[in-house]
Amino acid sequence: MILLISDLHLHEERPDITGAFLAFLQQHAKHAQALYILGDFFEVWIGDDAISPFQRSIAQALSAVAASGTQIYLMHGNRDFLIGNDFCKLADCQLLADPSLIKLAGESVLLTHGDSLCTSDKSYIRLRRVLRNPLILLILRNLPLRTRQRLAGDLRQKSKASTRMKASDITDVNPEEVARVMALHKVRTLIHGHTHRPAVHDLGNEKQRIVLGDWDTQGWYIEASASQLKLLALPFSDTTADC
Ligand code: LP5
Repeated sequence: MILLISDLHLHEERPDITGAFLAFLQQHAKHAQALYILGDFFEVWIGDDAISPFQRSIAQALSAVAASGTQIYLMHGNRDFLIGNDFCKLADCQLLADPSLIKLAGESVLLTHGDSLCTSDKSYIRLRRVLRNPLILLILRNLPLRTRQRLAGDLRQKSKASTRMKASDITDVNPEEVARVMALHKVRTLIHGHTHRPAVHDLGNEKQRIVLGDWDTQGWYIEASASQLKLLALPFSDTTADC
């Protein structure tokens, strides 16, 4: 069995989500062949050199699950694209390129965080192009910690203000981009997060788009067996503190 999750936005101010995630690791992930985390695992990540005791404890929890035999793969999201090799070493996980093709339930499936599919959100796509430019990334990683903290805070404020003004269809994936990317990679199934709109969309012609939900009042995960993919909700009441 393979599990996929996305958009936990882990943060020390949300111990309910952290508790549910730690319980999910014990009750589900520990028994899986692999766990795929499709981005925005942390609320914000400003660099591996700024790792907090809270973030370190999450890395240790992942590493303990990896030690029990589960392969852990981590994809960047728009909040934590500065996660690097130091965190991955601590957590014993592997960074996964966005997008990535993997075999699930007997077929090739395309995994992506999902933000790059939101091509109607022009100002975000412009911002993304800047922030993911390799030269800008190099500069960002080398800025003093204080500067990165301030920039990240400013960016969050601007993003919150800007997102409030955007129509719902602007912040969702663009159907033409979805069709383009699926055709390019020759897949019938696309899995992503980012939009916080969990659903299984039947796209016709035996194609589907599965959207993982964010973890807030409940969690979401996909369970992939040898023959099927299931999108499942995880009520936080189910995640008892046995971890
Ligand atoms: O995150 P979410 O879901 O609320 O909103 C996203 C888009 N916003 C973002 C920005 C993130 O929230 C903040 C990322 C913090 C990263 C920290 C690491 C970086 C450290 C160093 C900092 C430089 O991704 C939002 C989308 C929404 O998803 C739905 O898809 O709409 O996009 C925006 O709101 C962007 C605005 O449209 C444009 C804002 C322009 C800000 C210009 C500031 C330029 C600063 C450049 C610094 C190099």
